[in-house]
Amino acid sequence: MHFDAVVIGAGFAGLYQLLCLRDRLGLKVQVIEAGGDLGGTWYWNRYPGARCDSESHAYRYFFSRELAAEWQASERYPGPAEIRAYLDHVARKFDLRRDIRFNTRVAAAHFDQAAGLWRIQTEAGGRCTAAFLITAVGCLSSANVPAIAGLADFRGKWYHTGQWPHEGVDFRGKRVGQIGTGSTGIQAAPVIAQSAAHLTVFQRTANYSVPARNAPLAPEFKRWAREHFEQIREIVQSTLNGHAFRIEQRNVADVTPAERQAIYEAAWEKGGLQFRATFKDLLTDRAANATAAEFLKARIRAVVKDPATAEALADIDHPYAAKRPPIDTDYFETFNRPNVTLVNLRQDPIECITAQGIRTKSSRHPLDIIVFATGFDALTGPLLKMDIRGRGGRSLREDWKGGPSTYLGLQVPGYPNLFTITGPGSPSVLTNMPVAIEQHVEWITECIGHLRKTGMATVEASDTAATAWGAQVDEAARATLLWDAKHSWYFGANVAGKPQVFMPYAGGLNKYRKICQGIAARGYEGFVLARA
Ligand code: N01
Repeated sequence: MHFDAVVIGAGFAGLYQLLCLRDRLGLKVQVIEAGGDLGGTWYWNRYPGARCDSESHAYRYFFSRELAAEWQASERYPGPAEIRAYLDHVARKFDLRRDIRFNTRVAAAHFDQAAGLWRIQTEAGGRCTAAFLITAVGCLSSANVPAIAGLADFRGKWYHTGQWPHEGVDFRGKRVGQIGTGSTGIQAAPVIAQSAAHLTVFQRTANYSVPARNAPLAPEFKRWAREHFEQIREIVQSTLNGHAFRIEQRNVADVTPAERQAIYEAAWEKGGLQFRATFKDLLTDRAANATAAEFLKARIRAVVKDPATAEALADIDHPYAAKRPPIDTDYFETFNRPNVTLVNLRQDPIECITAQGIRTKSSRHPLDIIVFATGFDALTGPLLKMDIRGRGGRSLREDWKGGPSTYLGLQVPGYPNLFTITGPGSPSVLTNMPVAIEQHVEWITECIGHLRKTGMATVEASDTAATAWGAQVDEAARATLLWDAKHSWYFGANVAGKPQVFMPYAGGLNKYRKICQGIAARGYEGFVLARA
């Protein structure tokens, strides 16, 4: 079967890409999705406490006013079921399901240079061809289960949060061990603790967290969000990170210590990622950042009653928000429960997993269930899981051995007509994802439309453009404190053997949007367009 375009993935990115290519350009499109239904990240991440960290009035599509008027989430932060219901609504409204093949995983995609098309093969052996191949595979979809010796011997059950069983897990009466205290672990622990007999949290790196203050949305807020759709869209499309709030233009040094304290307290009360937006220089100036860090550490010490536990939780080794900042519902309060224990792996590292549980250097922790909240092989992982080959059979796995090289995170030199939505080198994970996704999908659609209009068959990033873009990605990260947290997954540090390269573009989605627009306006500068 031949298609004009094959899109891999049916989350926010894949659905909108299908709609744009099929209904706006009139192409014949097939979406191939590994999961049994729509949702992408929200299909797989059903762990206890899972919830979006972006506020619901910003975590959605903005391309259609009509769609926005039809659907409103019920809470400040939507959970997986509500997000899936939203995507289902979108799919019904635009009749998208008929072009999606579920339960089908792409194993390989090879560019056939002679025929000028992509040959795609699924794990089940299915084959098709396409002029354009677009990956909409998500940035955080390749689960990272660390290779801890002895896991195969464990007699209990274990789960990774990103591959959570759809029927749920019953923790009642069980001794549960949770490894990982990133955004996911911080969401999961309070909920697991409510039903488990005992929860032991294994913490390698202590983390900041700000209360999410989730709540049902008041009817007045819903009305306001409906009536202010255009204004909200204007904000998400013009800010650094695609969220529906602006970053304050003051620096920490512009206010007195008392004013600063009041600002942090108000932001703490309000809750959510907006805490990061209280001052312009929080992510660029170490001294400024230290004031936020101290405020947040003081909160941990104030909440957690056991002094040793409080100290381990507040012993944070990186600037605030240099790693992705979590938001929570009663995370630190959870450590005041009698059925919850913290193990500080910095002092007492895991030695192995045994048949009975986890053995650390100084103790044994008998467990019935282990929850791996250990994150993902981010950004490159989902792409490199597939055997992608470009011109002359060159392989993406080989080409990216030393780290990803892309032009704008959208294309890879040597791989004509392959587009990577929110790929490495684009703002992606540093933003409110649906907004970054819309920008990419619309840019790709315009690019393909341009090729069709001008009779061109292929578009391919040049080596020079990709090298220059890589330098810009590096420079943008170095200008921020994100560069200080070398152990973050932004650098790939969480996966053994992964090259240490800062992967997302940290220059801001607003700036990135203008760069992409300029490049297109200058005749796709840095791309080579060719006839068949
Ligand atoms: O993963 P993480 P996550 N032994 O990599 C620890 C998004 N997200 O799933 O920091 C012991 O952040 C690891 O320790 P360390 C969001 O972008 C979004 O929590 O590497 N510990 C860390 O504590 C987020 O950033 C939402 O030292 C080990 C944890 O596991 C991203 O997903 C909600 C270990 C992993 O933290 C990933 O978050 C949730 C080992 N061998 C997540 N290996 C939204 O709301 C790893 N760890 C949209």
